Amino acid sequence: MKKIFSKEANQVKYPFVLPALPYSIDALSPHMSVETMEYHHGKHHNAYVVNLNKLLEAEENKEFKELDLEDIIIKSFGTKSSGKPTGIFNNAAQIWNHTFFWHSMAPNGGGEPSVDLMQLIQKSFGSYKAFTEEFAKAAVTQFGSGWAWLVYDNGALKIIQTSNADLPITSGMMPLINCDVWEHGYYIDFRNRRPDYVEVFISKLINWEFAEKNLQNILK
Ligand code: MN3
Repeated sequence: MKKIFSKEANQVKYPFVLPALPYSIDALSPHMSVETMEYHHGKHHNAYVVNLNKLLEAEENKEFKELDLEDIIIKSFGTKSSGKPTGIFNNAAQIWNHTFFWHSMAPNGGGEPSVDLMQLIQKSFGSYKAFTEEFAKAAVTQFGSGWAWLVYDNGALKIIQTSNADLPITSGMMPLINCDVWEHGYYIDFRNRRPDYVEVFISKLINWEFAEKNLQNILK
């Protein structure tokens, strides 16, 4: 499987460390407050790092200890469906998801993608507006905790939802952008108003340069 994200994510091998945000902690304010970033990055994301390291210290999990993050995710995904403990998958995937999420946003984000990506969006969804509506719908209707994704799959872009820690790379789809719709991601700034959070994500935060870079890597 092609790895598109290992380097930026500082996701080399055990012991994992919390990757720094790709901008200052107040850079997304007022759309995403410093308090949200302190909790979401400093506590939630960090907890996944601490938990994964703890799990990898156990003798019974030594088969995972030498792997990089994406290989841990792929290997542990197999044990997930067999009903074995899912802690390694959940924590490893959530580290990956969150690092990808920080890069999926930028100060002065939003706006429209460049010509090439715009053409692919128009080809895949009909129009940019249709893309924003479909993405918002996926993010808002994901029941409970999870993620909305813009992915590249078989020559076209698609929008998908995943539950909890699940992510598209285990199905061979390549993500361009994700949006965290776990309640911890928006409750401080938006309370229960997930649709408002998603609207701000799309119009003010989405990092099209990151999406374009991911697409270039995928098509290489
Ligand atoms: Mn989160």
